[in-house]
Formats: sequence, C-alpha cells, structure tokens
Amino acid sequence: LGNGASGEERTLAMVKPDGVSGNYTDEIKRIIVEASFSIVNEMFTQLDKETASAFYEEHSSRSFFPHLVTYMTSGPVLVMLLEKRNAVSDWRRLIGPTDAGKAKISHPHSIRALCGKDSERNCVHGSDSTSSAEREIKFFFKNVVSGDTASQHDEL
Ligand code: RTP
Ligand code: MG
Repeated sequence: LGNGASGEERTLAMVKPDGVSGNYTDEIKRIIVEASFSIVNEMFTQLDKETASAFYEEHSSRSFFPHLVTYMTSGPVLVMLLEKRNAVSDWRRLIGPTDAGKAKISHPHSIRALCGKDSERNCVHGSDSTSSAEREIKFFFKNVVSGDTASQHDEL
C-alpha cells in the first residue's frame, strides 16, 4: 500500500474541517496537482468521535486530545490518497509546521500558513512517515492497489 508501481510513494492527506468550511479545498487541490502529486483516491466524510479518536490514537494521552477530537468532528473533511516520488516528506514539507501561527512567519508559502490559524486549527493533515502513511491509507481506503476503491467509512 505504501508504494505503488514504478517506485512511487503514497501518503495520506486530509483537508480538516476548518479547511473545508473555509472553502480552501479547491485551492489546496490546485497546489497538490501543481506539485506533481496524483490524487489516487479521495473521499468527503464526516468523522465521528470514535473514528477521529482511532485515527489520532497516538495522541490519546495528550492533554489536547479531547479538544483535537472535537475539532476533527466539527464538520466534514476531505481525505486524499496522494502519490508521487517521496510523497510522504514532500507533502509534509508542502503543508509546513504544525503550528499554523508559526508557519505564517517561518514558512509563509506553506499550506498551513495559507489556511491555518493556530497550533490546533492547521487546516490539513499529512502522514509523518511511510509506516504512518501505510496505516492511515488502510484506515480510510481499501483495495487501493487495483484502483477498485471503496471507503471503509461512510461517505456523505
Ligand atoms: P497532523 O498529524 O494532523 O498532520 O499534524 P502534525 O503531525 O503536524 O502534528 P501532531 O503532533 O501529529 O498533532 C496532531 C494534531 O493535533 C492538534 N494539536 N493541537 N493544542 C495543541 O497544542 C495541539 N497540538 C497538536 C493539531 O491539529 C495537530 O495537527
Ligand atoms: Mg501527526
């Protein structure tokens, strides 16, 4: 799942609820295509508490976790499976640092500088490693290899 044919790599990207409600989806997709990523699959979905908690399980003991779950369930998200060479690190570089307030200063051309607000509302997600990417792609999509795609969670 992590690697497609011809040495390309896959990663999971998401436009978070603030990005969708702020109408940044089209601009973010334009940036993605301009940066030579292929959008292999995409899905609009509304995360419920259980799904958002499971997705961010690694942060479950952090003090910000309940707030993060509330944020991620506050509206629909756009989940995308992206593919290109070095997709994981290239997508992380494109979105910029976690704290969107800092991103506006240190990485003004990043996506989080464009549409994020602060250390929580940072408008986009990106897998942080190839192993995370593999887990997260399986979390949202199945049968991605054949192109016969289906979502594991209910679509809107
Ligand atoms: P993401 O997983 O969403 O791509 O973000 P990230 O790797 O840059 O940051 P991570 O440490 O994985 O944190 C996940 C998300 O939790 C929220 N957060 N809030 N209030 C806070 O201090 C705080 N810290 C993190 C953010 O929405 C962050 O993207
Ligand atoms: Mg993360």
